[in-house]
Amino acid sequence: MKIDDVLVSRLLIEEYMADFLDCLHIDVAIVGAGPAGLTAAYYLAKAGAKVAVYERKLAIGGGMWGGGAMFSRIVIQEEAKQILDQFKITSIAKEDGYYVADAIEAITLLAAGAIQAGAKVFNLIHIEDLLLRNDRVEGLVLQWSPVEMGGLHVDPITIGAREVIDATGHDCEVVKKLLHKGGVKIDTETGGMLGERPMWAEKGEKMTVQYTKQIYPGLYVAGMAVGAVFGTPRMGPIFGGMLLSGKKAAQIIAQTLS
Ligand code: 48F
Repeated sequence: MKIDDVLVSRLLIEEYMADFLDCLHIDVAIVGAGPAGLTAAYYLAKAGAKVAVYERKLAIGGGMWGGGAMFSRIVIQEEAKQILDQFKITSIAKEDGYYVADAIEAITLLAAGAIQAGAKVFNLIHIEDLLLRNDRVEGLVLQWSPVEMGGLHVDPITIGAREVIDATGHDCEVVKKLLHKGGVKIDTETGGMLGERPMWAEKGEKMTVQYTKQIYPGLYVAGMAVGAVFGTPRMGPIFGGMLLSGKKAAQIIAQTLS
């Protein structure tokens, strides 16, 4: 077969643009392609929602690649084992209900699962703002990451979403933007972010799942963003809470959409 370089360009631009245009109005926009965001995307897509994930880095995966202290293995507790199985992630049973999985296998299968279920994952897109109308989050403001990194003076563009999930991890960027620019109160004790607490894995894992919810009309938190908003303890390289949190966010939203 002869290779036409220019045809290669046209083919990929056409397909990317078709997906990008198709995602101008979506059911659920997820910010952050870490374990929580990808898990949420999978379950939402399976439930029939039109869902897109925006990731500012070149690579998906957030904080999962490096496992704990660069040992690329993750620990998962009994409660989340069923999610590993759902994605066909190999896990080794250890004592007392702990499982160990390869971090790289885990994140790649989470991403593959989400995409094959129908979610679109857009990398190299930085979410720099949100669309706030009539006391409700109604979409996101997108910028190409290299524009943001280069500090270039280029206006961003906007997409509409019925529901938005902040799955940006410790940074909790979407919620911060809402508070900083929207001047609104969110559904916490103080109406603001309480800030992540020190390490206590058992409590942190349970509370991450417990507090995964809508915090403002149209905006939900999942994964480590929950800790930053609700002041729950951090937990290090045990990842079951991230998966369970993503799944819970998806279940709540799927009910809202139906
Ligand atoms: O940090 P991240 O993996 O969040 P998570 O899914 O999982 C947390 C764990 O990895 C770990 C932990 C578990 O014990 O503590 O930290 O809650 O993934 C968040 C993703 O969001 C992207 C970021 O690059 C990362 O891949 N992100 C952050 N801010 C933005 C963003 C933004 N403004 N726009 C787009 N992507």
